[in-house]
Order: sequence, then structure tokens, then C-alpha cells
Amino acid sequence: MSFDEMDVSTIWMDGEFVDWDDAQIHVLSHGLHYGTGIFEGVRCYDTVDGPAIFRWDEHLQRLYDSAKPYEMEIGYTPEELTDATLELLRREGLSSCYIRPIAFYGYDSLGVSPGNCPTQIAIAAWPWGTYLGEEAIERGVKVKVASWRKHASSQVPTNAKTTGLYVNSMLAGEEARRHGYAEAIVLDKEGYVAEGPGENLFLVRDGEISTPALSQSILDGITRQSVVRIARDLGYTVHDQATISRGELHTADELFFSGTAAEVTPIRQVDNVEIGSGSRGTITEEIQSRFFEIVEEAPDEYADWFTFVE
Ligand code: PPE
Repeated sequence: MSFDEMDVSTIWMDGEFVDWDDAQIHVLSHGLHYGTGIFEGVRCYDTVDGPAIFRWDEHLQRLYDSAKPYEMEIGYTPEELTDATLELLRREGLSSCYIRPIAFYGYDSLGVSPGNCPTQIAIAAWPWGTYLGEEAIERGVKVKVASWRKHASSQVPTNAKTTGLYVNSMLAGEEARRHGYAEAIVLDKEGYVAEGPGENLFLVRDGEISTPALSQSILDGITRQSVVRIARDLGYTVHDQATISRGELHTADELFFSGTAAEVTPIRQVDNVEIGSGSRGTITEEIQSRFFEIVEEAPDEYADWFTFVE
């Protein structure tokens, strides 16, 4: 949905709340030319106890961590960014939404070296429904292994959520969609399974759950961490530093994506090969429904996952 069709009016930018239409930057900003920005994607859920941001502290920590390799100074404390975000959600009256903090090298001079370009920072929030479509959550999606490989972790810091790195995601995802698939799976430089363009990947086989290792060019997804915890709490064995070959995708009993935007989305086909029964698997369904139950009920055992807006 276009932002123009949404009822959102404010963005927090460089320390101030500004009108949505005034949240502008100069066309000669460093981040636009060289992809030198870092960002987060966070969801706020309308829980039975009121709106609450899911795993805010972990997302905030990852934002500061992402800034490190670029020597980018986020000129605000975690407390200031938290206050700004909570105030933004209250002002907008948003209960269930997506939150996008972004920091980037701004406007001063051009040249690859950021020189004196200031770090600019903004936080926006808007309603965002299911990532790959409502039907995807129940039926699962068809995915294509992309011809594009992930950056090697020796080429770029793959654990930093950097704007520029998403050209790889965009190429992989659009290639898949051009061929009639909903999403891509991207292999790492060695050809092992890494992740989706905007999701981590899980594989179920013989009742055990595996997900690629952090060394395999993946983002250390916070939903990934949540799924690992949920699955273990449900009694499953989870191999969270697995190496998965392309062929193992086809022989999996179940596959699913995890991500803030994608939440828990089953995968029913890879390159036209049906996975398991060709629909949402039973373990996927169990983890998925537990995930949705947790974000709806904010139960005591997961209390530290929620930052309440009020
Ligand atoms: N890998 C990648 C490459 C990625 O972008 C995401 C999030 C994940 C894994 C899952 O991480 P986490 O959200 O912490 O569980 N992708 C974000 C961007 C989506 C977009 O289209 O923009 C997201 O889900 O917010």
C-alpha cells in the first residue's frame, strides 16, 4: 500500500517530530550515493494488554552494532531513541504497526569517504500487514533459489543491517517474482543455503529443526532467535548453526521463513519441487501458531520480549 493512502502524519527526524511530508533529505546525501545507511525493522503488536513493541531492546542493540563497522556515531542514546519511538506511536495512535529506524551519512560533501557528513537519523512507523500476502501465512509460498549469491562476510559485514547490501536482496527477490515465485532463497558464496532476501530460513527434517549458521552471510535475525527459543520451549531439538546444502531444501519435510515483516511464513515449493506435503507442515504450524499466540498475549514467560507503548 502506498504511503499516500495511509493515515500517518509524523516522523521523528534528527531529534524532532516533523510532518510526514517534511521528512526530507538532500539529493547529495552520502547515504543515497554509497548505501551508507543502517536500519531496523521492528513490529509493534496490539496485545491483549495493549500495544507493545516486539523485542525492541534487541533491535536497538542491532542498530548500534550495525553502525560500528562504518564508524557511524548515532548521536542519541538508546533511551532517547526509545522515548522518541514510544512518543511517535502515541502521537500517531498506532497499535499494530511496523517501525523503521534508519541512520545514514547525510549531507556535507561527496566522495566515498564520509568526511564531515553528519549522521542523520529518523524513525517512522506505519501499518504493515502480512509481508508475502495473507494466503502465504496459511498456504505457504513458492520460492526460487536465486542466481545471485549473498555477499561473503569477508566482503562486507553481513551481520550489519546496511541499506546498501539490500541491492542483493532486491535483485534476488525480483528475479524470483519475474519467474512467478513469491520470494527467493539466496545461497552463500560457497553455495550453501543462507537466507531469504528479507527473511531467515528454517528446515525441518525427521522432527528436528535446523537453520543456517551466523557465519553463512546471514543476518542474525531477531525473529530467528525467537523461533529458536519457541521451538526449544516446545521441546524440539534445534540446530542453529547448521550447514544446509541446496539439495537438502528439496528433501526437507518442512521449510519456513522467519522475519519481522514475514513473521513465520511456510514455504511449500522450491524451484517447482513440492516440500513435504506441499502445504504448511505440522511443526511449522505449531511454531507459527505459538508465535502468533505470544505476540497476541505477551505471556509472562516471554515478558522481556515486550516494550509496552503506554
Ligand atoms: N535476513 C534479512 C536479509 C533481512 O532483511 C531480515 C529482516 C531478516 C533476515 C530477519 O531478521 P529479523 O527481522 O530481525 O527477524 N528483513 C526486514 C526488512 C524487510 C523489508 O522488506 O524491508 C524486516 O523483516 O523487517
